Amino acid sequence: AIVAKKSAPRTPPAEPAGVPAENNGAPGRPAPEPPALNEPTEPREPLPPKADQSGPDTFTPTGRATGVPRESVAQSGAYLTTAQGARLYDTDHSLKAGPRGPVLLQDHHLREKITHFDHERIPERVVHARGAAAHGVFQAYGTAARITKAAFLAKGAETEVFVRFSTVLGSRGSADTVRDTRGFATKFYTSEGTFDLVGNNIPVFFIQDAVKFPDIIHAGKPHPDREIPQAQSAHDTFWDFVSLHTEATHHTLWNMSDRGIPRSYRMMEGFGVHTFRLVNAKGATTLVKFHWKPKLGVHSLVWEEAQITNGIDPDFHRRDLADAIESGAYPQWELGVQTFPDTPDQRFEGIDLLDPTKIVPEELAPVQPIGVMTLNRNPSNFFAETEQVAFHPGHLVPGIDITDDPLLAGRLFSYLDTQISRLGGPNFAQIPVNRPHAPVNDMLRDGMHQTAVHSGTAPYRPNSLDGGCPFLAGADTGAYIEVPVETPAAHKVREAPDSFAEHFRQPRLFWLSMTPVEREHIISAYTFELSKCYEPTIRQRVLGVLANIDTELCEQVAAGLGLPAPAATQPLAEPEPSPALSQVGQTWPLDGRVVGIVTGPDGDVKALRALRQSVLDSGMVPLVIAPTPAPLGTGKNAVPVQRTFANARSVEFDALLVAGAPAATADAKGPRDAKAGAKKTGRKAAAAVPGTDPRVLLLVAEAFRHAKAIGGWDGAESVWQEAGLPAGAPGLVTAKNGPTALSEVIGLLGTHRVWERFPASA
Ligand code: HDD
Repeated sequence: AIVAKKSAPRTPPAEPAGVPAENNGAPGRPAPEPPALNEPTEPREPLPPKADQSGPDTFTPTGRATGVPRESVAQSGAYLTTAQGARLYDTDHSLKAGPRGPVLLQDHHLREKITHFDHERIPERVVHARGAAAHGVFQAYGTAARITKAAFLAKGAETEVFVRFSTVLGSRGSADTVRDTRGFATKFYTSEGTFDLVGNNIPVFFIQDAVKFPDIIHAGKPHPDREIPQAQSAHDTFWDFVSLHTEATHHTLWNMSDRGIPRSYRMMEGFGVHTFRLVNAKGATTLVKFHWKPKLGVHSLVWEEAQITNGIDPDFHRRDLADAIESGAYPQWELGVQTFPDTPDQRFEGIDLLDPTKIVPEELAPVQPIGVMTLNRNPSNFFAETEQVAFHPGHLVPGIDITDDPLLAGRLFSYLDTQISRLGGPNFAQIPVNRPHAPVNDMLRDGMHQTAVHSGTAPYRPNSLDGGCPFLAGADTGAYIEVPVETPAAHKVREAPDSFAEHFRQPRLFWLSMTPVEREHIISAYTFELSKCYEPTIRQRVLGVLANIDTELCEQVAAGLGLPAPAATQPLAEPEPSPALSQVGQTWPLDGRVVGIVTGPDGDVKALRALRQSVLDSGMVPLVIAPTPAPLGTGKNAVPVQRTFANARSVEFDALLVAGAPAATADAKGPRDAKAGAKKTGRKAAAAVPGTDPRVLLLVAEAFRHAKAIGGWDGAESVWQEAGLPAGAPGLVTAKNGPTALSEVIGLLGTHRVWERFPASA
């Protein structure tokens, strides 16, 4: 006989218990204590409809509320059901002919559960597969109203946005801190329709014509035979292509600079890359390039730090963005435009504005701020929002139009096309994150995943059956303005303009604009990447390209590779450097910077609590690092521990504060812990060994090597000495107490790193 397993019925409590969701621990407010854990499900009656089912609040490792609205935790309703709403009494056992017998085909629940699981994945993006996103708001200053009629750029206009940052080459599960370009795509849900600004953190591109996009991407992606290496350019096919194809030189140089390894998504510039055409209410046009300027400044990792982070915390950028938003340190960017007269030749100071491998230096055309964007809400479901969001450079609004940049032209085709296979059909605009906030009244009908129930009988124009609706907007209010720009009479050709053939002047401009330490990083990056290529001819060919950028660059990389440096094949240009391209030399706010506080198990808890609070009050994120994750102190005054000596590495922190010299133990646990453990197990406690815990020494030595500010007190000198740090080295603060150390470290953090520690700055 077929007998299904019976489980004891559960009695649902009348009301969900819930954890109060008040304090999100924003800087300046007292940090919340980690809450007691709730049961993950809280049954209640009557069963609410799916969208209203709610669950407990959720918390992060730092004890902060994730901000996920309770009502969006759909699986925590009273009873588990099938997709059709039928209640289930067992989801752990297939229906079988007897406990040891065959599974029966009639088990609908088994088939539904497994079938749905089998189809949980959608194709990852062919490029930019790995990303992180956030919601926010854009506030316009009104300064662009003179040159565009776009309503969202009018003074005081506020527009909701969704931004997705990404790497380009890696798969969905690849690490964040690889050397790569970063995507910076913004969806403005404007009152006149959605405008997507689909940009990167590098203002130029590898190719001048979209027809070559499959070539550069095939070269950059892992080798097709073994599918390695993942998410990086340090391999033969990439360097093969970019050395044969010198229009990629400029973008490649930016990738090899510190821009290729950003410290945070919050600390990156964004660029629209192409030149766009703005149209004002009178129909007058202006050419512009869009820039996002981060309020926190542009900062990068150092290469060794980036590599270690890939292993220690492959989600580093994703976590950083989410944690900062959650803690109330909302990242902000100013949107700005460089403006150029819309002349028939579409050049500015001799620079071809249709060539996406060229910038216009800010010194020639200043970036004029037109609004500010604040990211203030994390997505509540990664798949629904970050994965399913569909950007498209062709999503334009009245007042913003395109130019004839041949790279942009191909993009206008590619983005719509790719969503059809990625999101399974032409109705992806109906997915919640993609829905415009402007009313939609299209005549697009049916198709895969159609969720709208359209009324009316006449989805065509002209019609009389639906009263002639819908009507067309006037030419002055519609999008996709065909500005009557003159198109030169020409023959059909597969050719590029002559100006596109010049590939070295702007890479040289970039190189000459770098400070010595930034140049040193570029030299090391080329040397590292080329040393990973197996084909000697490729290395040699890249050196030939570098010789046409700069002699010193070429010679230094050649020396690092043990190869002779070739001579330039053409005279080197002498462009005016652009100081705006350098990341070094300014002071920036500290919001959301991560300060690690290292303490032993017996530290002064009261002082630690006060120090932690001071870090929060400065708008930064304090993470306490102790021998074990057990809170320090007791009761409501206990200080939570977020990292342990075993799981913390310096790469997670922008600065370290070292309270004393935590002692080492034979089993590398804290001394107190070792004794407590011994009591329970009856084993002999591990004896303390002399000196500071070696894991603390590693933390400190690494932070020092990566030019981070370090402050210590109460015996810090011995830590410095044991870690092999030279006394009196720049940015190594020995203070009388925590507050003094913190204030000195704050002073050092404003410039991001202690640059003097790098040899090139000495
Ligand atoms: Fe692209 C995604 C940025 C050239 C084809 N691109 C994609 C994303 C960004 C960019 C940020 C990720 C969007 C997201 O987060 O979903 N792409 C750029 C920039 C370019 C550029 C700044 C040059 C200025 N792209 C480019 C070309 C083509 C594509 C020339 C094809 C001819 N890009 C795509 C794509 C993707 C994409 C295949 C993959 C996923 C998607 O579009 O939605 O269509």
